Amino acid sequence: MKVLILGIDGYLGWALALRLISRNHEVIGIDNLATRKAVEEIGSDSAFPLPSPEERVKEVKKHLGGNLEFHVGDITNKDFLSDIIKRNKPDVVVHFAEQRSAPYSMRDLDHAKYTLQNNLFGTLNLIYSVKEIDPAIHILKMGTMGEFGTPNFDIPESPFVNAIINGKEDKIFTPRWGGSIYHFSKIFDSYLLAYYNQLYGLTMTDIMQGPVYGTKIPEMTSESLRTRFDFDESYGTVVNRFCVEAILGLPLTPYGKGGQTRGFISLEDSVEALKTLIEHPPKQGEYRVVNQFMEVHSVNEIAEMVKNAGEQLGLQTSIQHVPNPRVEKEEHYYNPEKRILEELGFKPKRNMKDEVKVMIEDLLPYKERLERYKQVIMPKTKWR
Ligand code: NAD
Ligand code: USQ
Repeated sequence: MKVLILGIDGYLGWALALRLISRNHEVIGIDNLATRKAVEEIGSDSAFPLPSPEERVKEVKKHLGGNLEFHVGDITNKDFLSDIIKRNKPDVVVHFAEQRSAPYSMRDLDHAKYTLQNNLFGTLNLIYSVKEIDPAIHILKMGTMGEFGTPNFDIPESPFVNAIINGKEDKIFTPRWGGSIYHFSKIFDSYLLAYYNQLYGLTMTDIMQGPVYGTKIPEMTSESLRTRFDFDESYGTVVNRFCVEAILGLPLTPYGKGGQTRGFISLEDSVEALKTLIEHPPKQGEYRVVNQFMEVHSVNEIAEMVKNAGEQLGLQTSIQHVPNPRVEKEEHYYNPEKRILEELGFKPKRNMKDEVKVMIEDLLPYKERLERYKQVIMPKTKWR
């Protein structure tokens, strides 16, 4: 298949590109390098050094033998995006190209505006480009499990639910509530997708994915093929951060009570699940919602897992709760449905308990590099 990846320079985009190339799919990528710049603005960097886009393309050819097209540009420029879609006529466009950090979106008004503008205009440009060029192209859009928040009901894996409101039954969009402006941008994205699906019959998969953890996938056979790995207070996600904290001899940092519970997925399982969804598109004209996570854990459980893994590797690891910079429930019910990936034959290969040990081992040789960025670990961005 021919796959266009928006956000190819990112943590997931790069890993997916390598997986698809190794499966002989044709891959074209777009990225404006916004995450590189934002992480630099925070004073941090990827744990693994990142080659330039040109070097990345060369390294793919050298190690995996595949031809990769990497276009540096911004998908909020509609003409630029349309032109690449028109020239390449992909079967599927995978859309990762968004500002993806919740804390970054909560820094101040400018960062909130940028997040909304970047994420919503990018999605809208993609919808219109596909509608104008070829409405049969499958849009595989990365949303987030956090679109649903932490409700007291079991989160269904479907776009609509039946609800009784004031005694009358109707079909409503599955209720959503964000925990940051970033999460709200994803909610608004989902409304755009569902609305334009109804208007134009476009074919879409809207993936509700939980936080991803992991340092690499088997295709990353050389340092030059590694994907970015963030650990700072904004772009680092909780499992990845805890592994780096363990290496730096810093206490692991559950925010508040640490009872915050999410559905997690490893990098390997995430790219494999994405590959499955690409190879098994929905019916033409369908808007499909897929919940993509494998294990449900609280932050406290993760801290214990990382602490144990660190100790097995001879690291002195402690846990120290820090005041929660976010506004979120610290103890709550959490039970999302997950059915569709399993029905498509997907089986997870990793589990968090074993994977965090692999991650620490993998990051240990980079300890000196990580030491340089110690000051970006403690949370600074406050929601209030
Ligand atoms: P990332 O920041 O590493 O990758 C996103 C890429 O998109 C970056 O390389 C960035 O430069 C690019 N980008 C952003 N705006 C762009 C624009 N306007 N034009 C072109 N390129 C642009 O993030 P990631 O972790 O790879 O996440 C990918 C997607 O998956 C995001 O949409 C994110 O919201 C979602 N997601 C991530 C996680 C996770 O834990 N990492 C979990 C659930 C969902
Ligand atoms: N947390 C801690 N300590 C830390 C870091 C985080 O306790 O050092 C807590 C947070 O307070 C939160 C939970 O861990 O309750 C998850 O935080 P996170 O930073 O790992 O994840 P989040 O901000 O939700 O965002 C990440 C990605 C985002 C993706 C989302 C999936 O950055 O792109 O959409 O995970 S989900 O959470 O399901 O919405």
